[in-house]
Amino acid sequence: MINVNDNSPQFSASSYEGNFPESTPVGTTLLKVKATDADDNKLIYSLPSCCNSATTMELFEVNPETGCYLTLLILEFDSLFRIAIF
Ligand SMILES: [Ca+2]
Repeated sequence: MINVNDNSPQFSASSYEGNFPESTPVGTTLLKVKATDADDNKLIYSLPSCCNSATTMELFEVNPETGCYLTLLILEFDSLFRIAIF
């Protein structure tokens, strides 16, 4: 038996920031996060558990395969958000 998962995924940055005008259309890709895994495991991206509030879940969606964060609602004010990687 070979251990094929010796390494945790590493993100390309410790945090990502975005700043978007209020007219940002629904479905816009706000930013893309990127992680790599030395074992070449399949990576699944999700919102961090600290961000799984109803509000956050309404506003953003992350594509589990690509790591792209998308808007689900039109942002109602100029928005700055920051995603920290834990
Ligand atoms: Ca791994």
